[in-house]
Amino acid sequence: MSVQVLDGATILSFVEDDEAFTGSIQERFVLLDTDHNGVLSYAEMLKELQSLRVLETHFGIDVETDPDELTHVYDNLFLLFDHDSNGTVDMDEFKAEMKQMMLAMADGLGFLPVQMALKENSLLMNAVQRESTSLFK
Ligand SMILES: [Ca+2]
Ligand SMILES: [Ca+2]
Repeated sequence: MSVQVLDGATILSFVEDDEAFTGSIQERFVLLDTDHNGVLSYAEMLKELQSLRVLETHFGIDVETDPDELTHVYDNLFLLFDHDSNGTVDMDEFKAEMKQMMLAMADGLGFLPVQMALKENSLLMNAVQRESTSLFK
């Protein structure tokens, strides 16, 4: 974890840089696909879904502590990713939905820079790092 400053533009330029964004998504996907069968099961997605929930708390959404309620939230998040409802999330579904979430987040942030505690190798961290390297080009 480290604290970074980012705003909507940081995320937006990252998502629009298709090479950088696709690369990060693929890296993330391979990491989550622990049985290496090329798709993400609910169990494999759970870790990612939990980290998305952590992000939501930054935007003032109430966190339910009731485990049943949380399971329901994760179920719904998984369904969002699983566009064709076949019970697994493939690379295209994963990328499309992560893109939507990043764009929604960029929208929510707007132009006001905020401080966020980011995990190493998270998508947001990649966005920040991409921006700071491109400053020196
Ligand atoms: Ca898998
Ligand atoms: Ca699917």
